[in-house]
This record gives sequence, C-alpha cells and structure tokens, in this order.
Amino acid sequence: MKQHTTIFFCCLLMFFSLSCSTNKTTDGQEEQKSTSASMAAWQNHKFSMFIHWGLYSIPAGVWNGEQITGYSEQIQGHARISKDEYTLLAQRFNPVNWNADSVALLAKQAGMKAIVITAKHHDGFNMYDTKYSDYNVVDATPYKRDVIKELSEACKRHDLKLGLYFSLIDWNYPGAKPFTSVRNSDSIPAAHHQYNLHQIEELLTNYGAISELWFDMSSPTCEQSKEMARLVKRLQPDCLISGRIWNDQGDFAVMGDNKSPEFQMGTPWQTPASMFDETWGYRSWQKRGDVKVKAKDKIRDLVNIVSMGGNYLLNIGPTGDGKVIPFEKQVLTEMGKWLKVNGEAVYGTSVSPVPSQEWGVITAKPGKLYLHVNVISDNKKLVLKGFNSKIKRIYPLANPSIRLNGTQDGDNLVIDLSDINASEFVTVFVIEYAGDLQYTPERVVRDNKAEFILTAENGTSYHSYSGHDYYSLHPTVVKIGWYLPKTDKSEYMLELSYTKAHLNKELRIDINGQEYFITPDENNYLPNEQCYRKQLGSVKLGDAAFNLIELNFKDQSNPHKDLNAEGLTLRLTVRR
Ligand code: H79
Repeated sequence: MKQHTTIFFCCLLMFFSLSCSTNKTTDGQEEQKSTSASMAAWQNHKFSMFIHWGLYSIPAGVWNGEQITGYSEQIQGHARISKDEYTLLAQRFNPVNWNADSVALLAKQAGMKAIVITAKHHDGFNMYDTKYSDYNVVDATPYKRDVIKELSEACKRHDLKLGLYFSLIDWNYPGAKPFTSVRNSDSIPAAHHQYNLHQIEELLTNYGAISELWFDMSSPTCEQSKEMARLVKRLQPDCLISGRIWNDQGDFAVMGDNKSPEFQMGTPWQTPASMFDETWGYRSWQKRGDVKVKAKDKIRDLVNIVSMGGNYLLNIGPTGDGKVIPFEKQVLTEMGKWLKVNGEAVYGTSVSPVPSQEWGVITAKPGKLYLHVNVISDNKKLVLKGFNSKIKRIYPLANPSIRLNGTQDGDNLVIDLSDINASEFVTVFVIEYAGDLQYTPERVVRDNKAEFILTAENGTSYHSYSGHDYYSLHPTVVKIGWYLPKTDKSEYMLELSYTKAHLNKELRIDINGQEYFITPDENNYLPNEQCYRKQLGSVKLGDAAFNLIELNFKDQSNPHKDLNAEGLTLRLTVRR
C-alpha cells in the first residue's frame, strides 16, 4: 500500500543566520548583522542584470587586428598586453551612447529587480570616482563622469536595487600581473588589501544603499576575508556579500559561471550567467545566433534556478561606446514579455515540495503550485507524479479563465491539455488546491516503525560551498532532513552516533518543529563501530500526519561549514 503523507506547506519563515555574525569587532561588540528581512528581499529578486563594462569593452576581443579567444574582459591577459599599453585605453574611453536610465529601464522591462555592475574588474580600472587611484573613469578618461554614481541614481529613479562587482585581484596594482601560475587566485599583499578596504568603504559610502557586493577571484587569507566582511556589515548591514569573498564569509553561495546546483541548497544562492559561455565583456566577433532560441534557453535557466530557490544574475556586455547591443536587448525584451504573463509563477515563489518532473519544474506559493512545462506531450496529457491534494482549480497562467480537467490516477494527477496553445518558451499551469498540500515525498524512511535509523544516505542533504578560493571551493552538506511516515507509537528514545570530527560541535535536531540540542563528547566510544554514541532521551513522534526530522549545527555563524554528514547517525527506538 502506498504511504500518503500530508505535508503542511506553510509560508516558510526563512531563518538565516549570517556568516561572520559571531565575529567580534575590535572593541568587543557583536558586529552588525544583515537582517533576515534583507536576505528575504534579496532572495525574492529572482532575476537581476549583471553588467560587465570597462576599458576591455573598447578592444572587444580584438587586439592588433587579431581575434583573441578567452573571456574578452580579460583581454589584457589573453593578448599579453603590457600595462603601459593597456592603460592607454583609458584615453579612448568616451562612451557617448551610455545612458544609465535606458539601461535601468531595460532591466525593468526584462523583469529584473536589481543591477550588478563591474565597479572594478581584474584590469584594476575603476569605473567610479575613487580617491585612492587616478586610474579611474573620472580622472583618466575624456568621459570624466562617474558611471557608478549615474547608475545608482538611475536605479533609484526606476526602483531597482544596485549591486557592485569588485575584483579582489588587480593586475594594475604595483607588482601584480595577469595570469600568474595561480590563475587569478593570487594572494593579496598587505598594501593591496588596505587599498581594497578603502575602496569598499568608498563604494558603500558614496552610492546609497548597495544590495550586494560581488567580490570575485583572488585568494585572501581568512583574516582578510573576515576584515572585508566586517567592514561591509559595519557600513551597510543590509548589503549582502557574495561567496567569492571566500573563506566562508559570504552571505550567499555563488554557483560556477552558468551552472545550477546538482543538489538541494541549504543556503541562499545565485547563478551568474553570461549571454554566451565564451565571454562576459563585449566581444565584437561573437556568434550570437537566434534571439528566440537564446531567450528560450535563458527563460528555462531562470525557471530552473528559481525552482531550486536560487537567484539568476544574467549578464550583458555593452560596447566601448556605451551601447547595449540589439541582440542582448531583444533577448531581455523577450524574457520580459514572458515574465509579464508568467511572473506570478516566479516572483514570491518558493521551492515546491513536489519535485521537478520530466516535463519541467515546479514553483510554489501557499495553496498553489506552478507547473513550468517545457514541452507538451503529443497525447496532450500532463502527469504530476505523487500529487494527491484536493483540487480547487487548474488553469493556464496565460489565460486564467480556462478551466482544465484533472483526474486522479492512483498517486498521480493527470491534467488534460487538449485545447492548450503552448508558449514558445515555457507554458505555465497553476494548480490551486484546498487545505494542506498532500503528496508522496520521494524519500520516506520506511523502517519497521519500532526503530528508525537515519543516515545521510536515507535522508535529503542540503548543501552549500566552502573554500579558500575559486579552485578549492567544494560542496558541503550543511543540513540533513528525513521524512518519517506517521506512526502510532508516540515515544521514542533518540540516540546519536558521531565521529571524532564532531566532538564538541553542538548540534541541533529539529523534530516536527521541536528543537533539541546535543554536544558530542568523548564519553562513550564504541571501538567496533569506530564511533561515539550519546543518548538524547525521549522524544515524541507520530502526533502529526507526518514526521520531519532535521539535523544541523546549532551555531549558524558559518552557514557553509560541512557537517561531516556521513559520520552521523540518528537512531529512534520505540520505548516500551
Ligand atoms: O567576471 C567574470 C570573469 O571574468 C571572472 N568571473 C566572472 C564573473 C573570472 N575570473 N577568473 N575566472 C573567472 C576564472 C577563470 C580563470 C581561468 Fe584562465 C581561465 C583560468 C584558466 C582559464 C585566464 C586564462 C586565467 C588563466 C588563463
């Protein structure tokens, strides 16, 4: 017999304790933390604009008449251009076609909620008026205008958040050069670190509220990462920090370029994406292909990422004279048109407890599931596996007056799409259901109910990333969750096995919302099993229609730290 488990789908009050939050400032005060409200607001952006624009946009991937491969924003390294020669580009930077308002309006029209622009890329050229270097857009170019200032004002006018990309390597810094053996993960000399701190202070002081600081590359020491994070939080507690500040000091994890995670994430995260895999900065000779094909690709990436709880940061590369190229404008316009119709299935949604299916992905709001269908099958039937809630109505989001028929076939819902015209990109259907969401979770621990043995293997792992730099970054498990079927036995003895790696690290166990804390100690070592064991006492199961158990660290000041999940086992045994 199939086990039907009722999942109470509640408006999840996200609990995000931010990294570095336990760091003390030099005067012993607890430093400022971002509020969970600013994190929730950031997570609800879903779709934002990335802009790579700088001196490199002038050569646009061509040097001495030769097409240079490799990211065009890194042409200084790829074409082995000397510092002296590269810095001359500043004299040619006069982007008369740049218009901060029309860029902001394009982002709005595309359905984006924020813009993140390169304040400084690896070439070290400052796109803002810094007093710590003359190599900046105001002092070194005929343009003489502070690009970041103008964009910050345009963003305010058009109700967009502004984030800033800030490279932690700087090929123009005395002693530095592009493409050393560590491939953009150079360490930061003390004087350069001070320069970075000064610039972070300028960026967070002179341009109003900054919603995210997008650090990138380099290999700072732990102390350098912490110092930068502390400075950010002191100046703007609501400014979120990208994971590429390294050393687990970021507020959100950044996926690899154009990558989505292969697992469920346990921390806020973002995918940075370029229009073309080959470059972020404008490349004049880029083969661009068809606008509709690209728009479809990017809409599908957007909904995939949103369905997994992430944010999508999609890049444009304006030309050296400040134009957004027509291809990129058209792709964003197509995405905006789709979002105008289907935005309800993107903004304000959360991860659906019902997992993605062959035909596409699912997003959720209380009482609603949004089915994002890539292809409607020839038989015009859409099968939603494992769904058995009471249905109020089903309709296409593009035309809510149409009623679709859904019939229950065992554990599956079959929706009839006979009269539906598919969108050329992704067609969204809405299921409104009554009461609690009922579905069969993919993984339920089905032991004999007298004893449950919970391991990383039979649970769901939630991930983040941890590491010192781009090349050492690795996925971590930051939480494990298990669904247990409804039981009639209410009292269980709870026991935890753990390894040396867990000693003295306080753990939190959440059983149906009730918290328990346990500090692994050395008291009871079992040599045969090569682990320690500790009894936690008696807990209750079975009151609810399902049981949800979660295990993670009590201290969430580093939400990226690995639990060493494979060494943890929870055992629940019925008390007689
Ligand atoms: O801004 C964009 C990239 O320019 C920047 N991050 C995104 C958002 C980035 N900088 N470095 N990397 C990404 C990592 C790639 C470095 C390498 Fe290479 C490319 C290593 C090997 C190939 C460049 C060429 C460095 C050494 C040789």
